[in-house]
Amino acid sequence: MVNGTSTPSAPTAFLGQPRPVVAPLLERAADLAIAQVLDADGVPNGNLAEPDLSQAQLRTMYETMALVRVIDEKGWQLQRSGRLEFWIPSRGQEAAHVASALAMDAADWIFLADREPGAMLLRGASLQSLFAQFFGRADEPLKGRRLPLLLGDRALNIIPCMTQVGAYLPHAAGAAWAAKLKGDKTRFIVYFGDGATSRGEFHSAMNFAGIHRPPIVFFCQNNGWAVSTPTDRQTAADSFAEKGDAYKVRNLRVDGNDPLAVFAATKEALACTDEQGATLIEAVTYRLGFHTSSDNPDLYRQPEEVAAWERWDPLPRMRKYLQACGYWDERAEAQMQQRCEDEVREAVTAAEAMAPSEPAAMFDDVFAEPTWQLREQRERLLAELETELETELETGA
Ligand SMILES: Cc1ncc(C[n+]2csc(CCOP(=O)(O)OP(=O)(O)O)c2C)c(N)n1
Repeated sequence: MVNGTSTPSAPTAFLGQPRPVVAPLLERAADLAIAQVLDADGVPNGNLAEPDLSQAQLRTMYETMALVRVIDEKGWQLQRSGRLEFWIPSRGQEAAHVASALAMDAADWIFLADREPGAMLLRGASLQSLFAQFFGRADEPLKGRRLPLLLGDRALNIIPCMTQVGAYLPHAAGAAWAAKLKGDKTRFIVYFGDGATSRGEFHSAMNFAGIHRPPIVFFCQNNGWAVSTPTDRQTAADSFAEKGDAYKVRNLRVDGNDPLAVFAATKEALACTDEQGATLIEAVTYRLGFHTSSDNPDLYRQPEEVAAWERWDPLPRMRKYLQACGYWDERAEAQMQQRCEDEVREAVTAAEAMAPSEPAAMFDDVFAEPTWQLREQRERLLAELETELETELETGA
């Protein structure tokens, strides 16, 4: 097993009837109106024009995607060796979130889901601060109070997600509407998965967006599965994008493993926020890894399906494109890999050495002024912890 991906092996205890293997939709991108710049080998295929990006921007795009992969591999190892309590893999989804976040301005607001560490990096979060969040350290922007990968930092205009699938979509639409009412030029993006489109909050947010036209990009990462629920059990519609039609929300499908197509689609969606308000983007991608470290996809999907998607892995695709442009070579690749691994190792060491979160911090920031109930609960918790500590000291337990 590599970083939460299954290696083809003898079938394990499959739960129920194995589902038929679905070929990657990206193989039929033109027929399915999935906007695409690059073919599987990173060669422009004429479907969508290459966006106007400098060599430096293209390299940033690729290097951020590569760093996200190294972070993911390290996080997985840390979880499997008992040093991290939980992990949510992002393997395979690097292009979707890195390229779309790169299309935003620093002043724009981002509502994250839980597979987008690259968005934090692009906004300037240090690796140490990311690992401090993963380890739940006291001295990180959110005081170590939630699951690893539910990232955020108000100072970077990044809002962490709620673990209830899709629950934050109306908040994102409302925040964008508030910005519009105030006359701000800020735009918004909200990430979510295909599973969230079955929640009422998705439909409330879409309906609201169709009427009030807030400046927001609804960015659905359709990664094929919502834990063990495949696309054909999630919707009878031909696509997730077309759900926007019912609400008169502009919508499109893009190859989510093609960073150039994702960048172009997001830029365009942002450019029309003034006139058209929201756009729903369905980024067609694939979760190559486990749903989380508590999952075992061998119980519900077949290794052949994963292997077919490996061919559309966004990293080699982008690397081949950069090489063909003359912007990258094997030496640059080896140096970058080494740099990423060194930086991640140092960040892990530094973050692990930081103080753990304070249990009473869970009561902070709930209200501007804590209610009497919260104050009382906080005091009770502190008293209980004190008693526990005294007992431990007395009994030497
Ligand atoms: C309201 C709610 N129901 C169920 C869950 C359990 N759960 C956590 S993630 C998940 C699937 C989410 O799938 P999707 O939205 O496609 O995003 P992905 O995890 O694939 O990125 C579920 C069902 C939850 N967190 N919230």
